[in-house]
Amino acid sequence: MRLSRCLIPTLKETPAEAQIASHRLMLRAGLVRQTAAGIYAWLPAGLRVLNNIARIVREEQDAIGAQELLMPTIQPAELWRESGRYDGYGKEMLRIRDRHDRELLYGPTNEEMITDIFRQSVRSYRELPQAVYHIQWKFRDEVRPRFGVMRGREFLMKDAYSFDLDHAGAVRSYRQMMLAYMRTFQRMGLKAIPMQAETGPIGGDLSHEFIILAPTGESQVFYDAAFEAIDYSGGNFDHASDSDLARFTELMTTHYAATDEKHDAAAWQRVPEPDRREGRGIEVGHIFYFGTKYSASMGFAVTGPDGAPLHPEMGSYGIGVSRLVGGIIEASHDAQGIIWPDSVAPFRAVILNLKPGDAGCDRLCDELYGRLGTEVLYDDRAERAGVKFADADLMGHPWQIIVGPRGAAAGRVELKRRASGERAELSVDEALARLG
Ligand code: 5CA
Repeated sequence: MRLSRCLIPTLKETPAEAQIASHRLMLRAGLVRQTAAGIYAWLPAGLRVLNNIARIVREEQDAIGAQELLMPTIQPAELWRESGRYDGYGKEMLRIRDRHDRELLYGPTNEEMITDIFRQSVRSYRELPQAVYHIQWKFRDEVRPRFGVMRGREFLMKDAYSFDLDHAGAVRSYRQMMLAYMRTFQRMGLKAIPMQAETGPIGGDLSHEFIILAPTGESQVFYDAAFEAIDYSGGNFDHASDSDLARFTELMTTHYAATDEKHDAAAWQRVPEPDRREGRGIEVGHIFYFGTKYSASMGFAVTGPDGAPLHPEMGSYGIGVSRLVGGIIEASHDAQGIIWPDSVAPFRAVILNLKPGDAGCDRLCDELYGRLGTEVLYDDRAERAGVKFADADLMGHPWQIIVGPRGAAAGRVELKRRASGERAELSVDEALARLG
């Protein structure tokens, strides 16, 4: 895309309302604009990042056999009365009445709705196990929405739900999901650590939070650096193999990891000192096993192998898709701006035309833009070179292809890697080969 025709409103000044780096940078790089407290419009570059994150989440959910569906944002209050959560949820739930005075709500999560869908359609043990997920907007009327998209009121979540016939099956689904989560976060360049958690209003007796380190995180966390060295890819762990899942679970549970609520000072002392990682943490995902809590309260049963009714064992699994945009920036930025990992960057590269109107620069930039296609951004604005350099660093494109009049005359460009700052002067073909 040509930057002169893009809605990417970068800001030179730091917006006063933003308290943390990711919020500041998301506003300054023109990714989002707030429309009401805790509610954001995603501008073109921000949406590209959000979609890239959603794509990785989707690929890893599909890879473990979860099926994508899409449930609505608006739900009938009736369903939540059945599970007993309607009154308990309190002021965080946005309650709505339609013109017929029917009670509705903007969904904060979907356990009730998916249980209702399954109870209408699934009758026999032969149809299970199954897992489904969707990527959909949620609303929670947080008292104090803050830190931009990190704690919004409207936010994008991936929520998945598993249905199994027995405890052993449900635990297997839980472990597969945990593996899918580690892969998902690893592909985004994040070191997310699973930590045992309280189950809160979702209920159940087994739960993990996935936490990344960031100075503005909400809880203090402690973990063994051994987690960071593990290769979670399909080459190391096959999600369909029980022995691989057992080996994976062993690794996830033997290394030390805890939030301050569950911190055990004596166990922490046993972690070798150089491997101790400690800091503030942001929760980017949360998974729950809660057995028959919803299937029993909402009367969902299948006919079991012996003909008797059986309440399926369930789990639910959330990832904060919009929160991840902020989380990745917290983990990957410097004083100049964002440093996007290649896998989620809004544009693979930016072409910086340092002298628009110079025939050589224009010709070379047009050639590059033609060969690279719309996955790159072409800064064709009539701006000073300094402004273009600053904006490119702020926006955080993984590669910058810098075209100035002297180089252009010789058919050469400068290629800069944002993360390392490394620069090389290359021919057009060499530069394109580096970009891969
Ligand atoms: N039903 C379960 C699992 S699907 C559930 O709702 N879990 S949750 O409450 O932990 O939310 C899942 C993830 O959504 C969290 O880990 C977090 O990353 C994200 N999230 C939760 N609240 C917010 C919020 N206010 N703003 C942005 N992201 C949020």
